[in-house]
Amino acid sequence: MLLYDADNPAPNPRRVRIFLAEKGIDLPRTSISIIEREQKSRDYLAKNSLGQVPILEL
Ligand SMILES: N[C@@H](CCC(=O)N[C@@H](CS)C(=O)NCC(=O)O)C(=O)O
Repeated sequence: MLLYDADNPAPNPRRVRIFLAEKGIDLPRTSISIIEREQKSRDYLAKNSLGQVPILEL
């Protein structure tokens, strides 16, 4: 599993980080830069056509 995360202040990835911390779950993560629009790159859109974070790749 790989969590595609984004730094603060993005609230939706933060909500997932809070949930994982509360459950004591440690996942491998990679950070997507919303400011640099990495969520709209071709590679990322192939994973999530909505072009948003977070996503969990299984
Ligand atoms: N329904 C999605 C919404 C995800 C979402 O809106 N993510 C925002 C960051 S908090 C995002 O990717 N914004 C960048 C964009 O839409 O280009 C969820 O709850 O995970």
